[in-house]
Formats: sequence, C-alpha cells, structure tokens
Amino acid sequence: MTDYPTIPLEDYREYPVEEMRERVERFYRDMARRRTVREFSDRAVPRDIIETALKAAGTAPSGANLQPWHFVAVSDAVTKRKIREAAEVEEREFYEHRASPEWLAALEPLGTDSSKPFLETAPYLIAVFLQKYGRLEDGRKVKHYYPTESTGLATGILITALHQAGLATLTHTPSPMKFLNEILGRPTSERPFLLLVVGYPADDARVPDIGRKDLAEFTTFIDDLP
Ligand code: IYR
Repeated sequence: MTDYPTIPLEDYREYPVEEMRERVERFYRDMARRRTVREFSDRAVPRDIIETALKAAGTAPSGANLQPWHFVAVSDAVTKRKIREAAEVEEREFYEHRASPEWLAALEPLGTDSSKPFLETAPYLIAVFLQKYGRLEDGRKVKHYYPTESTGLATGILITALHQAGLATLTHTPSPMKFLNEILGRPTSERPFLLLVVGYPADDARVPDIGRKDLAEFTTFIDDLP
C-alpha cells in the first residue's frame, strides 16, 4: 500500500460506560422532541448560528471525502419571495395533477397543501445542493462518489445542529426543484436536494398528531450473546 499522510487521533474521546449511557439517552430524548414545523414566526435568527450549524453539516462523512454539497442560506426577502412563488407553481401542479391518489392519501395526516407561506415568513431558507461532480482550479471535472448519501448525511447533521440550537426546521421538497438553480445562481452540475426552512415556530404552531415507529419495528439485532 502506498504511504499516505496521517495524524494522531487526538480528538477522539472515550467515556465510561455509564456516562455513555447517559449521553446517548440524553441525546435520544432531545432528538425525540424534534418536530417538523410548518408554521414559522418571522423573528430573525442570528446569522452566526446558521453559519455554525452549516459548519457542523460540513463535518459529515462523504464519499472519498469529496464533500459533494453546497448550501445556500437565504434571509433576503426578495429571494425568499421568488422561491415561494416558484415553489407554489410546482406545488399547485403536484396537488392538482401530478400526485397519485395514493400519494395524496399518504399526505393527508400532514395536512399539507400547495400554499407555502412559510417560505417567506421563516427567517432563513437553506437550499441544499448535491454536486454530481466538482471542478478543479483548472476547470477539470472531478467525479463525486455517493453524492446522494453524502449530502443526505450532511443534511441530517444540519437538521440536528439546528434542533440542538433550539430552532425548528421543515424539510421541504417541492418537485421539481430546478427553479432553485435559476433563482440562486447555482450551476447545472448541482442538483437541488432539499429546501430547509429554518426559524422559530409560530407562537400558536401546531403539528400533526403522528408518531414514530418503535425500535423493534425498524431494527434487527443479530447478537451472539447467551
Ligand atoms: N412537496 C409537497 C408534498 C409533500 C410530499 C411529501 I413525500 C411530504 O412528506 C410532504 C409534502 C409539499 O411540500 O406540500
């Protein structure tokens, strides 16, 4: 194997097992409080909090460490309005024509429709783009590996970081989302992955009465314990 540069694993931390238990339990309970919110307050969120959450997202593992993502954080009212208008065009098409009856039935418990006022109300929209390939300084293309998985991981960390900061998010996926490239000036080599709506919940925000699967429903252990 060819030699490659390494550094000591200085930042790793091991905890005593009881502390591990407490930490993971506390984290689980905190994440279990996270709810997707569709009613946002217009209260401003300091930009540095968004920046730090994005830095956390940028720590995600990625295929060959090529970090195939780009985030566009928008608080500008004019740009948010453009995004809302374009998203609602697609959403009207979705709800009136494109969605199958089965899909509409699956969405019923969420109470969603084509009206997306939160795209203007919320203080920040973060458009997540997936880069199918990167560019070297001389313009040559660099193939990205597992860009979908990598960008999904980064987005998960972003949502987690924002939740930890006490902010609510909505993972919004108007489909198709090509309009985001045009409005936000991103190249065609980048595919819009998700539009994350970020802010404080409205004072009277309500959320759907839906639950999460139990561990046993979504997990299998294959142990060799006695
Ligand atoms: N994009 C539409 C529809 C929608 C689709 C799924 I899958 C959801 O989990 C929620 C909504 C909308 O945003 O209304």
